[in-house]
Amino acid sequence: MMRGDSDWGTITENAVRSTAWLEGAGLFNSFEYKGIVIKNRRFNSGRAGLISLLEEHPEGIVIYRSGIHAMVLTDYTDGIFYLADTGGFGPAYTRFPETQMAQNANSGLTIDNVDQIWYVESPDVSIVSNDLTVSAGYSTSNTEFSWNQVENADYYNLRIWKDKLWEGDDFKTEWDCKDTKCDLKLPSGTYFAYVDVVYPDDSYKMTNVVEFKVEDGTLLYFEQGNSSAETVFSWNSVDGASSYDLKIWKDHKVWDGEAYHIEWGITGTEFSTVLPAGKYEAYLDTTKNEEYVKMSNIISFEIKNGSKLSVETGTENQATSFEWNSIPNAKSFNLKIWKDKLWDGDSYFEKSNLTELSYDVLLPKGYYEAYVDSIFDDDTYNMSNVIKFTIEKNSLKGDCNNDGTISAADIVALKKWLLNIEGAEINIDTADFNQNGSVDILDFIMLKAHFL
Ligand SMILES: [Ca+2]
Ligand SMILES: [Ca+2]
Repeated sequence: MMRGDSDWGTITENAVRSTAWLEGAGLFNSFEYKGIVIKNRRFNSGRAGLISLLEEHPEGIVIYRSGIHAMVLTDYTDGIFYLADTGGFGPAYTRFPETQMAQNANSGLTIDNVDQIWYVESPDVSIVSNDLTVSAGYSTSNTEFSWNQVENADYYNLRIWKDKLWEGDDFKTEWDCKDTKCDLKLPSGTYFAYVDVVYPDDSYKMTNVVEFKVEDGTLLYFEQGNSSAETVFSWNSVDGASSYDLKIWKDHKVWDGEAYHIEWGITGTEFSTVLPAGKYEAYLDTTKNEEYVKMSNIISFEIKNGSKLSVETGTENQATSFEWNSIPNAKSFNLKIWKDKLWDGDSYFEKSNLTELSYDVLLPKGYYEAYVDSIFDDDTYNMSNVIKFTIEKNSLKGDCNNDGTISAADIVALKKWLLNIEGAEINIDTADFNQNGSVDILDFIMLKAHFL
């Protein structure tokens, strides 16, 4: 494990026993197993000595009172020694504080009467004094890692495990960092991280291990609007969130001066507003468990000037009128109309290079979506708001030529069509005078009688 062994799980008490243990006597003074060399020496340096030994040996050491009992000293944390006792006394096999030593060993070994120790002589896994610090982000933002420069170090490997340290594969390792900091975006979860400080001769030492938690964050998106249309902000719902505050800055970075707009206490996951032309930054604060946390990513976006398009809906036989306003630096306009959904397939109708601020067009019955692009002097362009409208069918029975009135021209048009004269066109719906589903000579007779 310490040397990056992938099969460290096989290094068990039973596996090591024949190499390390003499039945009836105890641990050998010195032994080697899978390249790990264990040594024994006398010890009389008391608590202070054990603290400095643990700094040199973060892997732990075995402490022993001759003729009495041995335990594994695992660490010294917040002024307390922690141990494990494989002898099976008390809460054996788990890490426990020194205050439980007596009940555990039942044998008289104390921190103060240690007279021998066993420790790993090689490989050297000393912790180096380049404290790794981690500023945990959210799943939507960076988690920041930084550590101190170490003298003579060649480079650093930032090693990150998810859920459990050294169990399975590492979650991520940033190899060969020359810098002493690193920003990473991590999914939500519990992590352990440390840095391997690598020296020119390829030997390495590890830093302290930091445990940290990355929580779910909010991911803020927006749909580009323009000065005449709504800009739509939306985000994912966060577990346990009670409300969201959307904070928008104009012409500045976030937190630079006053916010342009703050929408407090949004309970849904969407907000729409019309913003004037300009550059913006925005983010979302989430209120969770009555605590206020900055959680979302920051988005940067630009709102461009766009014309405001309006429509006066006609019918099949009456033109539909579009109107828009001029905007600064616009030299012409392109009107674009889609049947059904915008951008779904080809447009139904387009009229480019319009210099007027209105346009009329006759459209067949159906549902439409349309906008106008303003073309600027430098040939860039920006779209208007999108309008959605429905053209109703012509309901005037007998209006075969679709001009909105019943006249002799309708009788002529129907006659030509019935005679199959080339180029003859009629509105099939309105020409079906008796509404029986087909256009024939009977409709012609009825229309003629009706007109006369
Ligand atoms: Ca007509
Ligand atoms: Ca008919």
